[in-house]
Formats: sequence, C-alpha cells, structure tokens
Amino acid sequence: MKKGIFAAVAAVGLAAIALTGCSSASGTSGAGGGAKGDTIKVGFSQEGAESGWRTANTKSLQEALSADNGFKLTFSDAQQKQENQIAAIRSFITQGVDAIVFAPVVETGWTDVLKQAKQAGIPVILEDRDVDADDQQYITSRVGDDFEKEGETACTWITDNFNGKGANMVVLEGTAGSSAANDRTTGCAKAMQGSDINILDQQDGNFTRAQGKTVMEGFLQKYGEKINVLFAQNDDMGLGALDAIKAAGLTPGKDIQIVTVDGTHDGLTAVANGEFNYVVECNPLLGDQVAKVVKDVVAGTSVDKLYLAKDEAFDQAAAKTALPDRKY
Ligand code: GZL
Repeated sequence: MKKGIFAAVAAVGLAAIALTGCSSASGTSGAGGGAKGDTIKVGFSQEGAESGWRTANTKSLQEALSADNGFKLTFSDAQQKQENQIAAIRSFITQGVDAIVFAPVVETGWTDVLKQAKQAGIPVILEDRDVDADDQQYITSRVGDDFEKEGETACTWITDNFNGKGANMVVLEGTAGSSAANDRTTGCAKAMQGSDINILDQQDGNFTRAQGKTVMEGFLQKYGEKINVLFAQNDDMGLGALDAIKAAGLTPGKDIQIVTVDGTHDGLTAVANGEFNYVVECNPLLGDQVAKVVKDVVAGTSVDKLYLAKDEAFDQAAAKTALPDRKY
C-alpha cells in the first residue's frame, strides 16, 4: 500500500469526532508492560474470514503486529459471530493485554464489554468496521475506510449510466447491522436521490460468495430479465452472483451490469474481463497504520479518532492497468 495514503480525521466533519476530538491516550495499559521498548501485547479480534477482502485484511494486520515489529499478538477469528468477539475481548482483558484491536462484525451490542476494557485501563482501537455512536466514547481510535463514500461512488456510476432509462436495480447487501453495509446503503441512497432507477429488491448476502449466489438466484427467479443492474456491496457477493446470472442464461456485464465494492484481485479481474462494470476500492491493507496507532497509544502519545484510507475506483481500463501490481 502506498505510504501516506491515510487521512487523519481529528476534528473535521463527523459530529462524533467533533464532540470527542483527538483522544489523548492515558498512557496506561493493561497489566502488561507497554513501557517504551517493551514488547506490546495486543489482542486482535477479527470478525471472520468470509471474503477475499477479509483474508487480505487479516494478513495485513498479522504482518504489522508481528514479533519483529515489537508485538506479541493474540489473534481470534470470530467466524462472523458477535458472541465470539465478545468472548475473545473478555479473554484479552483477563490476559491483561496492552491494547485491544477489533473489527466489529456489527455496530451495536458492545457497550458492556467495552466498559470492561475501559475499567481495566486497556485501550481499544477499531480496525475496518465501526461501532455505533453511543459506544464511540469507549474507542481510542479507528483505522478504516469511508464506507458511505464507497456506496455513493458506486451508485453515482449507476445513476450516470442508467438514469432516465426506467432501469431496474437489485442490491446484494453486506452483513445486516454491519457499519460497512449500513453506510454503503446510506451512500448509495444519496447518489440515487432524484433518479428514476427502480430498486426492485435488496437483501443481505452476508458478504459471502455462497450467499451472494443464493440471493441472486432468488432475484432472478422473481424478476428475471427485468433486472438491468446489480449493486453488490462487496466483490465476493458479486462473484457469487455471476454463477447465478450465467446459470440463468444471461450475460453478466451486459444483460445485467454489475457494480461492486472492495477491489480485490478477483473483483478487478472480473472488471477486466467485462463481467463486472465498475469496482470501488475499499483498501484492506490497514495493518501498518493500526500498528502505529497502537504504539503511539501505549507510549501515551496523542492519536486521532479516525484514520481513513484513500480508496480508488476502477472501470475496465483502470482494472487492466492496476492488476499486474495488485497487492491483494
Ligand atoms: C469493509 C469490510 C467488508 C468488505 C467485505 O471494510 O468490513 O467486510 O467490504 C468484508 O468484503 O467481508
């Protein structure tokens, strides 16, 4: 990932950030050391392993939070279950880690366990997804992507190409209750305001290929060739939908145009070969920024509330150019 492609957002825009501004770490950490030069003990609760994006994100975090970089990492994969993440965070608190990093599978339901971390003096840094506004008070910082902007960019392409044609659209939404799905839906709605594009249906495909295919099969049974465009909130659901579209005897990228979010290698390959029409990036390579925030927090250095990675977007020409050097 190119250096310096993170924008630190300390006081701009979002009310939640304006209210809390920069968070100056207390410098205290759990029972562990965390003093300058000591190995930093980090508990990382990853929400799952559901998509190509997630695989790349986990790899990035594990490479950055490595022993060579001064960390002792305890990793937990929650298999997309909130109860598993809560159990893992509780375990990190009991272990007395110096910092907790987690990618919350959904936005709500974290208050009790986040309060426990705060009472234990253990800073919590979010990576990737977000928690709801009420629980942001327990979060020291978040490193992630601007999901609302991604949704707006994706659906602006759709309105640019389909507005005024009486087009019909279906949506494969990401995991219900996740900030990635919620915000992409919000962003898309902003872009679609005033357009005549008809959203026939939108259903949760849980960010996986298998569920993307199953939900798309249902859409095709119900609406068939009425569908002109599919917005899939991640590449993997879009890739699953390709199988359903082809099985229905239709040509993806032509009979049904497809826009997705993530920008994984498989997603960009689908754009390059004409099966997808447009992909908006959601950069998963967050590890280096997360590691820097953890080190600063443990050292008692002030950090920003939010670090947003910059995302690009790819049509067929851009995808063909980007593919050879793609890191994920
Ligand atoms: C977005 C991330 C989403 C991806 C999906 O930052 O939370 O979860 O878009 C992944 O591929 O499953």
